Amino acid sequence: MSKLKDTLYQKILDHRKRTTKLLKKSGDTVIDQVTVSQIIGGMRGIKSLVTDISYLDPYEGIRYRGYTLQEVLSKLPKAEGAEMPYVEGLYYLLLTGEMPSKEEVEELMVTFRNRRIVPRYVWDVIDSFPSESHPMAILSAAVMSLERESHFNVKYKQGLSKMDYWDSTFEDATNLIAKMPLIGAYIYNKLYQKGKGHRYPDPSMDLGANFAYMMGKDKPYDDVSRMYFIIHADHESGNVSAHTGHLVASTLSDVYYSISAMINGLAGPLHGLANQEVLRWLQGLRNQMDGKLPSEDEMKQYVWDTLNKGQVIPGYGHAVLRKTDPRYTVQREFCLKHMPEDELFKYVDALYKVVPGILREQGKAKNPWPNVDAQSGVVQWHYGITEYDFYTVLFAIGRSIGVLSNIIWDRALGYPLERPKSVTTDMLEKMVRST
Ligand code: FAM
Repeated sequence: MSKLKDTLYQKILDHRKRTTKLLKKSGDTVIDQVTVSQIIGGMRGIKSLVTDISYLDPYEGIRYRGYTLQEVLSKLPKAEGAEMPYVEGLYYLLLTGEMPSKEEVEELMVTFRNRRIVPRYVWDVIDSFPSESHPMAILSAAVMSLERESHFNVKYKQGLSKMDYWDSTFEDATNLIAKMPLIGAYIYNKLYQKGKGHRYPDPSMDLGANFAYMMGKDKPYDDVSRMYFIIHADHESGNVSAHTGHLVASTLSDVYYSISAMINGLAGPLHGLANQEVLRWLQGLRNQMDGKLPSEDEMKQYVWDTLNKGQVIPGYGHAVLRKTDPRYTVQREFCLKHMPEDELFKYVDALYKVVPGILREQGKAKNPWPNVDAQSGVVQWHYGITEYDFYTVLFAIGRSIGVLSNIIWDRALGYPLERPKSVTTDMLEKMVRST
């Protein structure tokens, strides 16, 4: 087995003892209570899932295996001269909880290199879509079409022990992560480069650098890709994309079914599609201003006009966070260093000064601060990817790393089919009458 798989297997054996002990000794301990507003209001904040891959603190933001984003970006190994670390190293960290050495990352790069060839029929599925199709619909179908390649399915039919589910799930997950950047770049070139410009990956490059190469983008877009995939990888397991992937996989659907479902959940405007909605909204403001940078009052008026139309301000708010998203801050720091004079970055900066105050004044949003999407599209636009419908595909490539890491661990710890209980309105009314 590879060093990663050996290390992962040891971690699984140790962790299984903890989960078994919790179930055996404390299975009846009450962890949380559920209110009527939580049942009707989208299960906000109900402690009902376990993951060790990442944790989201409302005031601190995301931690990957206990590390903040700043710590991850500074501690993971980097390519010579690179500002952002290898994405491969993040996969190692999320799976094992350990920071990999450069050698361990290089071994993983070879692993991905050997698994990234995409079968011809996947290109045929992508090419069969009409050019007006949304890239997220194409990505979901492309991942789904790979389902026939699942090792887990073959082994399961042969009679696989539950204790070994994780092994073939790891193989499927690693195969899919290796293929996602190629599939994403192919979709981009098909939809927006008229099929020209598709480049096969360069065997000497890491995942992030190869994505930039296949997209036809020069430095520092290799670092933009590494940063983007790393900060979007996971946001604990209760957000729609991560939870959907986890839920579908809990039926022992293989990773291709699960990640296709994850992509479908991510494609919602209130979730991953917000990064394109931010650009659409900013372009609306830019057109209204004829390209002139709006004054603070004009900016405020545009925000209020959106709210008064009953629409949300894309890129702001969050179901868990109650402060500025650290993923926004990482991108903002990149922009301050690499594109401080960018016109759209100035719009985003100006919005940061006015939107939180207006959302607080309106009094509805629990979190008036920007999230990851407020900044992400502007970076892509700056480097020439102006087709903002494509932005959530980039989000999905990153998010697949975290969701697949979770699914491997779900199978390793024997998490069962997920099945929360529902009640009727009549029952709720009876319950509240009796309190
Ligand atoms: N603009 C306007 N209204 C907002 C708002 C925003 N940015 N964020 C929340 N609200 C409203 C929300 O619509 C709700 O109004 P109603 O009572 O009329 O339904 C009210 O404030 C309470 O909502 P909340 O409890 O503060 O937020 P939720 O947990 O219900 O929703 C979000 C969280 C992210 C869906 C919400 O903040 C939103 O719609 N934001 C804009 C879309 C966006 O940026 N999504 C991307 C989120 C990002 F983290 C991701 O998943 N990629």
